[in-house]
Amino acid sequence: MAQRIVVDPITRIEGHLRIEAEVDESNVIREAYSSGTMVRGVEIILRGRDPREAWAFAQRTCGVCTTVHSFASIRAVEDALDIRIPKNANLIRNIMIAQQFVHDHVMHFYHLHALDWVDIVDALNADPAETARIASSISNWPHSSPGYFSDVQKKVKGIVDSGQLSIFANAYWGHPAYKLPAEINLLAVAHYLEALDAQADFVKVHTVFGGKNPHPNFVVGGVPFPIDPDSDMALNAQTLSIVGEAIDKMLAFTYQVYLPDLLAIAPYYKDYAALGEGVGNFLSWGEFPEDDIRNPGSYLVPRGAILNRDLSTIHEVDPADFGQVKEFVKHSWYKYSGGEDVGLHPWEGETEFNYTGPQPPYDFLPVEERYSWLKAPRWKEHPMEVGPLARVLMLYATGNARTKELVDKTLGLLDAPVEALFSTLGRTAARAIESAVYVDAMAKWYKDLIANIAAGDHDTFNETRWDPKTWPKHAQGVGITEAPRGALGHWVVIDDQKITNYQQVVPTTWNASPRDHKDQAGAYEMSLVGTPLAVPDQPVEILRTIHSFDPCMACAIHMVDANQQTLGDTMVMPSTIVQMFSKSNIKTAPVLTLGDLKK
Ligand code: NFE
Ligand code: MG
Repeated sequence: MAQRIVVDPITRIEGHLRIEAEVDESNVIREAYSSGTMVRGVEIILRGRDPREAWAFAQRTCGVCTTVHSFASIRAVEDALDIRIPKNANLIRNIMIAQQFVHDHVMHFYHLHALDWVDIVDALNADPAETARIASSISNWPHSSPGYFSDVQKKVKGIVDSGQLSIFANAYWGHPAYKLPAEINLLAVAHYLEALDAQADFVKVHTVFGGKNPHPNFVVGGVPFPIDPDSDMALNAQTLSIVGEAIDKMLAFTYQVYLPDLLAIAPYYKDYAALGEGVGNFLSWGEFPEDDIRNPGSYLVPRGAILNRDLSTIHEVDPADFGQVKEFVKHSWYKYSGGEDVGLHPWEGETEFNYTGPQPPYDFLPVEERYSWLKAPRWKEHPMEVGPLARVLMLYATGNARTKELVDKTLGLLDAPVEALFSTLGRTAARAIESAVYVDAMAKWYKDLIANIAAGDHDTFNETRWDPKTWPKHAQGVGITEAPRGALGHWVVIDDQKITNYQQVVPTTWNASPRDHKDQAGAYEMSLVGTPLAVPDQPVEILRTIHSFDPCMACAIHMVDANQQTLGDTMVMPSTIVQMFSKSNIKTAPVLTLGDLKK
């Protein structure tokens, strides 16, 4: 009997995501639906504001990718007002953006995604001496003695014996889909814990360049601090060396822990090299300009689109072209003045809520109608996947040497063809592979920065357009970046020195999008089709593939409901609730609403 499985909320992500999957008699997913279930209002908050302060509001879209919306925002305003930034500022921005990638990917791999593959409880069955032997055979990382892993095991035992699994609660421990030997489970748990500390080291890059993290400081026109080797109040040799040490730690962790762990775990999950493909189309805005954002040809990560898996043709993309990026709302809880079948380019985008869904608790979303707070962005009307896999494909297709080396090594280990990249495993591997490319680049930009400062260039800020009197009466700009989860763009329209429209088209909006005006599914929705579930009421397979995209719903919906009144009943569910429904026998798990939380 066909049935529909609902996973709501998907945990170990940022924000509120609901997946509904139609499963056939053989427990294979035939259709899937992705819904963003909470709405917030940054695009609306920004209207009427000074464009120079937009970054500080846009940044609050999300606390995970804590820099990316600021970069998109200041670049949009710089594009609108035709501002170029100094060389030092470009290098510092590149280092900060790359830091965000590596930090975010390490956190995702160990703290958000690993537990889909690693059975924490089974680590108790491991022989620490054998774990030590495996660890030393794959890496020079120093924490690799039997005593070290034995201590980690004791720590895990303490947690399990306490009966309170805390951060390790609510997973399907013991599920037959977990395939790792106990020794590798123990290795991964040890690195889960080490990765917590590593983040504290990595983040120093942002605390030096941005004053703090999350949410560092920014400025339109450059970076918000002077360089002066003789001053304690400026970026100087001492503060720069903190950045250098952090980059060294990121290099070591990426090459000695993250990549070896990926390669140690992946061979046990080869079936996921043939599962979880999305739409087969990939989009990258590109990132890391050599000198000037206006010159996409100089980017480390190329700008472009790949259609139908065809790596031989990189299509040119232009975020300023009204015919390319459009957002559709036929299946989304928004209203467009021109009707539900039109798509709007972000410069003419509209943000008007139109909730037509059921009041919870309910069984299923009306997926034939509107069912998500996410719009459906499309490139030339194609659904696109964005993110690590899109970027790695772009780097691979254009011959980036480090990418080719690591992709070929991974495929060789799995004895898999290049098509295996279009998969859950490919997406997860891409995140580690691109991290290696970016830490290498960070080390180079750091050297370039020091050399440039040493040569006497201390310039960090272009003030020519700071005075609004120098601005045109009307201006519009687009700021692009690559965020950890994929292509990110902010489009700003400025009239009489104030923002009159602001639209964010965000990585997770692309990937988690609902169906569009042509009923084409988004990447999450497509990626689940064809996946068999071993135990349908413990759908770890759904989590694996959805987590491989690293969802961030706060970014995707990018709004906060200021009054929480009309939306008070739309689904805030603080614990994992997996509801399994058969159409004839509907069980409904208890659902907490915002109203309950306020009591
Ligand atoms: Ni909230 Fe975000 C990233 C952005 S994802 S994490 O990466 O932009 O949609
Ligand atoms: Mg938007």
